[in-house]
Amino acid sequence: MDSSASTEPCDPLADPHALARDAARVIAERTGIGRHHIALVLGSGWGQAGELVGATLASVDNIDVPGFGAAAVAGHTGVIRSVAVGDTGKHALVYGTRTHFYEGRGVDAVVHGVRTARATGCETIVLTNGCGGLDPAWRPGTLVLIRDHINLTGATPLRGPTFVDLSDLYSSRLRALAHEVDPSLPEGVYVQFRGPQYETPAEVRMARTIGGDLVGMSTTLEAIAAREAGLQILGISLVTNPAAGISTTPLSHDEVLEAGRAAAPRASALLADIVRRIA
Ligand code: 8IG
Repeated sequence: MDSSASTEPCDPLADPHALARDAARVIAERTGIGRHHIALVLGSGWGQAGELVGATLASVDNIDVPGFGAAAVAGHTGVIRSVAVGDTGKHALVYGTRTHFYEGRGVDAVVHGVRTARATGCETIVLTNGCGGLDPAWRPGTLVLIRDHINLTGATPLRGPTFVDLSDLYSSRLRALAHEVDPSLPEGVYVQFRGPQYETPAEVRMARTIGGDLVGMSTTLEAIAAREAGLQILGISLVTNPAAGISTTPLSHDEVLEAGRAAAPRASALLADIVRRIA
């Protein structure tokens, strides 16, 4: 076997936690910020939402940090920023993009940002995404707090007999805090499909039948890894489109980007306010 095979994502001998510690060391060196307190993962439609959190102190290109790939999705930026959270003295680690399971780089690549966040000192992570909505009343641009999830990827970031408890995975304390900022925020159960194709209408009906409110292609594997790492988790979805079969129009990525642009001011303000309260 060729020795370069040891860096393949599915090599059981590779240690993803060691790679995350490496990445955290490089982030500290390149940003000059020795410790971060809260991590933000900006999903589809959330690109500008980090701006109001505070001043960007430093940024690093993903490709310069061990284990991070370049951005694979249009509208995402492959940059990691270190942001001052208002005047709290705390630092946010802001990921402008994420690795999706459908990219085929393996689950460890998907959750690498989460593990790296923990290794930089973060105690809380805010996972955001753009997704399809199952409730027809949730127009494009609706923000929804994730109350719980259903992981339909068939994958897990955990290895071996690691029996992690997922009760209250999306912290009820942090959801209550978000509700202090905006009491009108609805909550929902996020269903992760593998993607990259959107669902069929029948799959959307199934998601509804099993208790889902939102359908998407991210977040659940990251939340599991975050819980394993001991992070507090807040999940916020931006409904960018009605899920397939909920409305009569076909889904398009342009629609997703447009809904994101339209909802950006509200999403940004909400995120900034929440992050300051957490910090
Ligand atoms: I943005 O309708 C976005 N991401 N699976 N289904 C799935 N992922 C999505 C959708 C959607 N919209």
